[in-house]
Amino acid sequence: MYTVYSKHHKLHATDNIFADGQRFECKEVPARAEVIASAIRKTPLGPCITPNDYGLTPIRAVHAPDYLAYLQTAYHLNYEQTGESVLLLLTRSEVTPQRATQQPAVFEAQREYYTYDYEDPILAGTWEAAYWSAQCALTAADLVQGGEAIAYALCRPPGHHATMDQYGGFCYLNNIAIAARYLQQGAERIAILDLDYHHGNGTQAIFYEDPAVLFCSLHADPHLDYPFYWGYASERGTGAGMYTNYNWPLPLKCDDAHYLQALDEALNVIVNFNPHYLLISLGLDAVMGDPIGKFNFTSAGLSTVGERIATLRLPTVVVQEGGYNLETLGVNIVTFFRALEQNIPRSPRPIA
Ligand code: Q9C
Ligand code: ZN
Repeated sequence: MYTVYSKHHKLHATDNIFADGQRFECKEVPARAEVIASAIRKTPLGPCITPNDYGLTPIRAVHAPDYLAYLQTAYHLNYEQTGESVLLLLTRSEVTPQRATQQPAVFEAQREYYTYDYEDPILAGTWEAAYWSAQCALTAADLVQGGEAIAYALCRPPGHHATMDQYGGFCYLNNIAIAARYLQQGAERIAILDLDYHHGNGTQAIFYEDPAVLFCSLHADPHLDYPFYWGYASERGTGAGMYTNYNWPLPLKCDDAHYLQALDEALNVIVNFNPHYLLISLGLDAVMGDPIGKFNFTSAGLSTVGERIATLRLPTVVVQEGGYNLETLGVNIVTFFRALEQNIPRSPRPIA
């Protein structure tokens, strides 16, 4: 397997943020990608490569032009107006719970228009980091399209909470959605399995009307944890995409048996969909001991997840999402890929 990593992620320098003269602690830090990359490099899991540059076209296939323009300019506009070296909304009252129908011309109002969340910093290097994170996902997709069985995009910042035109949950560009749209050019059906502790609301929204992309997500019950407003089992898709969206909300302290039961149901749905490619949003915050996630799902359980996904024998793109325990990220990522990489022959299916 190939791992795709770009050092550009460090430009999203979230480990030393001062806003309003106070230190702002963010758990989505550069060290996350560094400990994962170092664990991969120490293990014979195949080469670690840098991404190709596919430009903005495949990103524009997912995100609205005005949103992309905003992400590229927001830091500078904010700096001009406030002199602050971070754009950060810090209270819920600053964000609109319902998407506003009007697009305001004034920058101060746009700050709230383009996010549904708070606590997500936009720094001087956020756009560049997000851009290269998306290029990592595209490169991994390209490798699998070219016949690789497995490719891993070590994306940072993560992507699955970003919608067509709003950021949130540490996510700015939806890396897995960008990879899926790219692969759709040569494949009729694509399945996305989201294993992050949090519901992948951005990915769900992007493909909600698309019958060709199946979205399955296992996550903490949104009644009890972020992102709160999305991820319920009743969300099944809409229009032509009706019944191609599946959510498995799980209880806090969810154990291996419960998690694996939900996984088996999701894998069954995926097999019936008969996709050409499988894309996985891998969030290690689902594993016990995470400072944000609250499951009792173990590393042994994660290994079983890898084994069971391997039995599908599908060409697979794995995209890094969350996971915040710097002590265990490395060993858990290696555990997952060792299980996924078992000697199961795979080949891309003919385009049907
Ligand atoms: N003060 C991903 O895992 N809320 N995003 C955290 C901690 C936001 C997680 C609350 C969680 C977003 C990709
Ligand atoms: Zn998460």
